[in-house]
Amino acid sequence: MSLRIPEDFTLGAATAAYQIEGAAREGGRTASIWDTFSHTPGRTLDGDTGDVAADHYHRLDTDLDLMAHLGLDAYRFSIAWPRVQPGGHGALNPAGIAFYSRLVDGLLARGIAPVATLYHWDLPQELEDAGGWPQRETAVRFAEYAARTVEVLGDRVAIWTTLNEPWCSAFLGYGSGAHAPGRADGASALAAMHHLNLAHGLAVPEIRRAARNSPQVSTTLNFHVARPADQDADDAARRIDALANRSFTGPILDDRYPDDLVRDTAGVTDWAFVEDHDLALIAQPIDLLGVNYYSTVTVRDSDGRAPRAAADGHRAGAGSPWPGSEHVEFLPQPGPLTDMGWNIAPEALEELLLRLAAEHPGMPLLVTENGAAFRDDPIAGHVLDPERGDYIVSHLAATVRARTAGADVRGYFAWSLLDNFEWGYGYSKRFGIVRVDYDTQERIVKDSGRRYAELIRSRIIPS
Ligand code: IFM
Repeated sequence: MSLRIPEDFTLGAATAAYQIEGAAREGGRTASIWDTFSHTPGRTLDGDTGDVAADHYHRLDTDLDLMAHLGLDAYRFSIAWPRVQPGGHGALNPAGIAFYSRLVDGLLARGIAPVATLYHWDLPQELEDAGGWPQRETAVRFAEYAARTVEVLGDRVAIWTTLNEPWCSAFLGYGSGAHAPGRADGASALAAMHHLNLAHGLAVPEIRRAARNSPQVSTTLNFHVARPADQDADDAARRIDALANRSFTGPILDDRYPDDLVRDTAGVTDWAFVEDHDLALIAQPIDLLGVNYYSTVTVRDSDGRAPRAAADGHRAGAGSPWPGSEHVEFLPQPGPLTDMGWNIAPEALEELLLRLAAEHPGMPLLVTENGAAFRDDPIAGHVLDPERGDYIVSHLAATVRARTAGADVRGYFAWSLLDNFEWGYGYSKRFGIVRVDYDTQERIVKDSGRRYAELIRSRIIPS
């Protein structure tokens, strides 16, 4: 049976600044932790950096026209903190603001709603040098950056998102060290987690105060759907759910850190970083919860077996992204798998959305990222990528089914509009519905992009 996509359901595509913009040293932009990290030998595959990326900074009009060609209802982008506020404090950089202002105006002129994320991992290097996310002051700096940015762009942006996937910032950045800044210390990762939550909580009222068009305010989490490998593995799944998901939904939506999370991590930290009133500051009302979903994980207690490197779906680093639960083993997933090695399980997205709807009644949801990396090559100017197209169609269908079953899901954003810098994997993984030739910067709409455009046009998902 074909599925009808409701008229008021937003269909968009997403990107992030460091992954596409390039122009790393132009227009007054200073270094972020990802510049430093990617320029450190051995940190990214083949030493790839975001210096040029998809050169979006110089190809803004072309890319805006592509979005219009695809018929996107909305475009989710991130603002590079070191581009608009070099160094992470003080006055804004007019050239940086001019770029995002041009982007927002270009979207509106094409009838595309701007959805802006304030932090997609590019912390100004100066703030890392001062201690980074394990330091409380970084949260204060973020709220100031948010306030100043919304003061200038806050008459035109439809949805503001504070943070993208703070789990990655905290636990890959400071726990495993696979992401910038590349530190590997469980206690620092947990302190970073709390200060990211605090940064969100401090920024939300600033955004509401500074905005002049009553935007929706949100945050975006990358939910881990953790399955127990067998009947003895419930505790392993609970631990991963606590560290990956409830460490953020707990304080943001329920005003508290889960007791089991505090218990599981008691050997790593004493939680002294949580000060009086922090939980009240964090639990600000939000209008939307962003949900990023790609795949599932299957876990059990390792019982002393050697842990499998990066079978949790993330690149291995020197440390563990699971402080206090390092003994949890991630089993290889049965196929089909994407080029990231991630399993394809659209039914888990439907289940996740229904679970979130049940656990947080009244909280509107938005699928802010979903997509797949596959190898693809142009043949006579065409890119045939049936796996990516099927992935997007099946996950969009799962999202619409969840909505029909009662979850208040407001939209779906494909990751990603363009092939881009996939963090530690550099340019080796292609997620785009538009191919980027990194030698010429030519863009080719892939077959998946054409299929997505047709879904947007017809609002029918064929059976
Ligand atoms: O490319 C990333 C993005 O930056 C954050 N979410 C997951 C994507 C694919 O790994």
